[in-house]
Amino acid sequence: MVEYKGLDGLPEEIDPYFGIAKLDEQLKGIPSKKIVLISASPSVGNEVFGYQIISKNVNSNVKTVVFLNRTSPQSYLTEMKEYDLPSNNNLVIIDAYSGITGIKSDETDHVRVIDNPYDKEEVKSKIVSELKKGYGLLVIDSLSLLIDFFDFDYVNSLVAAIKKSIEENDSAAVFLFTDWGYEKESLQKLSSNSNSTIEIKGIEKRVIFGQYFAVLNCDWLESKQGFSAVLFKAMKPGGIKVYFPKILVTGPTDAGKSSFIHSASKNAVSVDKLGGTIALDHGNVDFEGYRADLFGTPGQERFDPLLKMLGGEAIGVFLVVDSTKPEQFPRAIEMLRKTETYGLPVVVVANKSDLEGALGKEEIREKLHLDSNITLIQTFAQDLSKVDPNEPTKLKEAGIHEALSALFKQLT
Ligand SMILES: Nc1nc2c(ncn2[C@@H]2O[C@H](COP(=O)(O)OP(=O)(O)O)[C@@H](O)[C@H]2O)c(=O)[nH]1
Ligand SMILES: [Mg+2]
Repeated sequence: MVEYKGLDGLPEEIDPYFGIAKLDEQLKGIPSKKIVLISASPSVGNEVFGYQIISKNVNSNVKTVVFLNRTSPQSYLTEMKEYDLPSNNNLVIIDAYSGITGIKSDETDHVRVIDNPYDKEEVKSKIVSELKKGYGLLVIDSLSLLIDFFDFDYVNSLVAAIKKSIEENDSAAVFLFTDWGYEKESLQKLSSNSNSTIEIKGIEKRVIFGQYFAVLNCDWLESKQGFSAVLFKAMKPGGIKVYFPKILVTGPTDAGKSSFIHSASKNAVSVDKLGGTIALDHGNVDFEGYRADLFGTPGQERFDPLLKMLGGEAIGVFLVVDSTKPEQFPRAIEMLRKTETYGLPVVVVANKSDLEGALGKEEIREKLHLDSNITLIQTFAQDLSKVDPNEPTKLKEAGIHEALSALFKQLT
């Protein structure tokens, strides 16, 4: 499992966490005594949000209990593993599924069995009595199934009982909910009983070509307001990643665009044309819960139409310059202006700062006429002795991470 720390690192004192980029950064985790409703439209799944929240917490030593009526405890744990979101002994599962299927399930240290999942009282009392044993977090997967089983009135009374119980026991709760088209009034009641509602939706046009989440409200934020939609991908393995579909890496010839893309991505590919002098690079970045697709543009003048085409759909830009070649800066300035006309956030990467004659940060800022609000990050080859004049080279990780972090913050 990749340890997720967020773009600025997560403060120690926030647990439970979401374990999901952007949510932890903006909401600062899930404070105790709070209920989060994760409400998905039927076309997109919300279960991976549950896996990720559980995995993050049990692996940070937060005791977690999940009420499960959607699938068996075994399949649940297997699925978590398939997403590379493993569980451990800090998780207890209240099994309300086996009783539906008629398959007899045995109590273990980590599984509590609800014998008759159709029994409203048993369901309620099992959850409430389990919470008394002391948990940081309760997850219900799924609340909408409970509504379908019983009715909204019962589920509202259950939510009230849970609310009381988590307040007494200093835990927090996350409800996974799919909106199958319930009555507005009932939904509003449910939402008003929660402290924050996160909506998950698909961008649909006959097929789903994207998924996003948005925080509709959050009563522990000063503004009480949520934030607008963030694209995400549910990756197997990997889990929920905030997703930036297209980030451009541009800059003059030989500045280090290919090196940047190859160093920042896992599976970068270069499409070489005309003997390698002109190449299109592509790579997937996986960084602190974020996932981005980087596209490199050739630096040559005559490829401006291509830049225009790629730039049209891009949402952010890395402009790579060679710190030793101020003679290329006019070209870089021109590229900077172009990104401005598209209104794109840009981070300037001053590469080759390891070489003799490399200009310093301030000098480069000045020569590029950079506005004070534009971030400039220095990068350099990891190992100067391995630099091949004909091949991209590996750049030092710290600089790459600084650059990614600076742009990602502007993009969300
Ligand atoms: N010394 C040094 N060489 C670098 C650095 N970055 C790239 N290079 C070299 O510079 C050349 C051009 O790099 P490349 O990434 O292909 O530039 P691109 O044309 O912008 O894609 C290659 O030979 C790289 O090995 C760096 O930070 N330091
Ligand atoms: Mg290149």
